[in-house]
Amino acid sequence: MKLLKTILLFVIYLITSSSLHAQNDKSIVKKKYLSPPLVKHIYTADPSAHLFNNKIYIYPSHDTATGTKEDDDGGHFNMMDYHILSMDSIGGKVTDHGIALSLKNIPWAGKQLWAPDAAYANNTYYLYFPLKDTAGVFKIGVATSKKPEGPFKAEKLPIKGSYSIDPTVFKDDDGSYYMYFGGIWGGQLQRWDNNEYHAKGALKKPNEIAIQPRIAKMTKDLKSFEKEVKEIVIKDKDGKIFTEKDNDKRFFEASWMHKYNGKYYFSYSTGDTHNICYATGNNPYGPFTYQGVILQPVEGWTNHHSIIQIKNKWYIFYHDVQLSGQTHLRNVKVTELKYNKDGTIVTINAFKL
Ligand code: FUB
Repeated sequence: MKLLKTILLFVIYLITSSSLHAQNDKSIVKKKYLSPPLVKHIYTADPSAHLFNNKIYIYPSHDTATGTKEDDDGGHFNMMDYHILSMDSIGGKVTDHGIALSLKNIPWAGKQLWAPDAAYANNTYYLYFPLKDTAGVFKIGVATSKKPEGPFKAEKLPIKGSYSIDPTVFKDDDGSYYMYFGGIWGGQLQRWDNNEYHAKGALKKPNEIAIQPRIAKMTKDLKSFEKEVKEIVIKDKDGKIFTEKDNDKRFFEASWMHKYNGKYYFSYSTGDTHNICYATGNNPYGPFTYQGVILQPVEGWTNHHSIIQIKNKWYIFYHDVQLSGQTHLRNVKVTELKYNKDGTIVTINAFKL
């Protein structure tokens, strides 16, 4: 009887201790994602969402396993074309409209079609895309179509005066269009000072003022910059401009602009610290005051988003690497975004707690 009791106690110990270990070992606990991938048949990233003709269109990067070796400048993000996705409503069936623009059809192409955006005006749809030219320098191109899903025809040359990556085009209430752009590190923004190119331009040191995103007002045909490119200043609530060591808050890449209750919300990725943050201002040029984190780090190194209103709700489109587990093979997702009464945004955790 005593032996039986000892064996029973030993078995109970084994069961409880192994389940405790399982709870403590993060690699065993299965992550529960907040949202599912929108499509699974191709890899997609950097989703720029728009409502055109009462339909949701998503303009993502098309991640592809080209076998390019991973390097520190993102050479493994070697994308060759764009596919546009659409759906009638959030949660509805997603349509992949096939190839909308290919590298081989862009006259000035070198390589790497990175995060695109789109706009509609003049009875035309515009697709904006960052791409390295034949000299390996990132510039921003534009292509047009009569249909939101393309196919798009690229202009012969990149937009004059454009550089770096991650363009997003914002229409203000007065009908003016602005392009926000830039990305440091692999996105080469550190090579541009006063709109001049310096091939050896280095990243900032910890105590130096952080590199700032860029803005340019667009011409009426949405194919060029009307005015020279300007820097946008992002400050903390005490008016201090972020330095490089504030890298959990300073700009890295992935600009997006939206307006809420008359205020301008500039959101961006902090890159090496993986947050999507936002800063607000009273006009498109800023300055913008840092407000907080919108989306905490997702699975994968990059974090890139867009924010739109659909009926009376707001949504954030983003990506992670749920399908592949590999940095450069991502999948786009969407979840609702909520505001507090004071206009601040409720921080989103990409995992269910
Ligand atoms: O998709 C390539 C690059 O990764 C984008 O341009 C960045 O924003 C990051 O998501």
